[in-house]
Amino acid sequence: MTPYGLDNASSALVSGRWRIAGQWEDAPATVERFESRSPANTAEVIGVFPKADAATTRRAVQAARAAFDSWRRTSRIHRAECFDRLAKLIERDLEALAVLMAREAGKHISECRAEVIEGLHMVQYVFGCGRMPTGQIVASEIAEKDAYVWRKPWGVVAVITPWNFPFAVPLWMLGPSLLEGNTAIFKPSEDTPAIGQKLIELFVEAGFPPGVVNLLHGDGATGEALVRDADVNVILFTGSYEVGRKIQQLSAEHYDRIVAAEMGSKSAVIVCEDARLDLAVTASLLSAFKTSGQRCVSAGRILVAEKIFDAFASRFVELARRLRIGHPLDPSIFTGPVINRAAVEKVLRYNELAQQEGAEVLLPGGEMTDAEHRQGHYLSPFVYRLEAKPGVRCVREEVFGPHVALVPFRTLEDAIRIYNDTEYGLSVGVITENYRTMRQIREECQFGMGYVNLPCIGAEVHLPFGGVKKSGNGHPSAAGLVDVVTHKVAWTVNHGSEIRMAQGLTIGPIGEAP
Ligand code: UN1
Repeated sequence: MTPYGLDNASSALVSGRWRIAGQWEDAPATVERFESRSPANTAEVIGVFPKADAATTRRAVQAARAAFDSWRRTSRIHRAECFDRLAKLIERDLEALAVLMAREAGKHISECRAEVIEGLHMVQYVFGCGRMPTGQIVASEIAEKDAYVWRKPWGVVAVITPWNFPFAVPLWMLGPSLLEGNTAIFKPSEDTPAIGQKLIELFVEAGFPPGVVNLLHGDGATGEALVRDADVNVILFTGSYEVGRKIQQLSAEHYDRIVAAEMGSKSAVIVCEDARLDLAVTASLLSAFKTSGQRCVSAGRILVAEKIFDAFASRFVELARRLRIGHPLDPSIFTGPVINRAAVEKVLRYNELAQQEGAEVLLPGGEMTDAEHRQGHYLSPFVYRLEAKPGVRCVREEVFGPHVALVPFRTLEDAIRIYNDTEYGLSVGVITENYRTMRQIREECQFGMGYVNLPCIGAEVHLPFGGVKKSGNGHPSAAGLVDVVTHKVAWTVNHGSEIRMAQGLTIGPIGEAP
């Protein structure tokens, strides 16, 4: 037995393979490899994976293209039934999937179980959609005409996903895409290729036909080759603003390219004067430190009414100091490490920057170098007070780690102004008992997901998931993607024996003398 009760099977080294046109491919020895290592213990190698070059990427796109016609002609209900089989396999493997994810992504085991369930919910949703209406019947000016809004799949979809939700987010994208009759190429994050590969093994076992879902491993270069390929109709991306922007720039070269990009955030919880203090503190701790602050919706800012600031801050800091940070497979911890060395360095840079920008440090978190933590990328929470003022970077830019600003505000208008004063707009939580306040937050704050008396994390799959400004380009993920991966066509049928035109358009003389 290895630590935390892992048996040898669950800690066996994963051998990375591509899945193209219904075949598992072991890449030739000449192909460059990369390792996936556990962020909790960098000596632990999860697997070794081949980097797909441009020629391999091209083959995967061609395989998806070749499978498209027969998949789109398959009954929608039969396509949906593949997801019913997939749901059963995910239920069967829930624990093994969660353990692999905890080892590879460093997320706490209970968060990993919740994420597998979140992915399962998407699969169940998609299965259920199989028998739901897909278009619309609309009226026509002409009594004999029937008019419909019909939906068609775009074709080939590339799914490029982050490490922080390595199971649920790919399913948010693959689910609606495949249900609607598209075929796909999936490139998981280079930080979590093993869990990505495991997901595709389940798709294969569920009986999705060859070429319908293809798998490539690699980093930004593989992603770029996919984006540059003119045969890819849709790019579904979740990740940083910088990468999302580049995808949109490259995609402008393709006349029929759709990009749904879900990017960064500087989400916030707004704690109003009338808030229930315990609820406010719990919501804020979950928002800031679940997943060690590495959800795209994590709160980098807690805006607190000045009158209750001290009471809130002392309770928040006291509990943040006591959060147990440790190995993701230890059930008694609150959260695990951050994903890699670059993440540690980025958070430390922002901790430093906050101090340069005038922060009053309330909890001086940083790298954890004691015997329990030094094998991994562990950071303790960094909490500071900072008045809102123009141009301060640490309260505007995304940090993606356990780094949170407590910002006092005087009036609700101030809170709204401070909340909106960032280039992002993904998620907001408001803690209040006042229905007028709730409504004002909903109407005046810029966001995609709003939460009242809740953390600003914890979306569910049957809602659209996405943001505004730098956070997203207007095509939400999860259930919202059903619309993105299809194009709507108008379909009009005349049941009369003569032609009658809308708008009073006359037929006019056609060739014959009056
Ligand atoms: C993400 O962080 O990319 O809303 C997704 C949540 C989760 C999904 C987060 N359901 O916190």
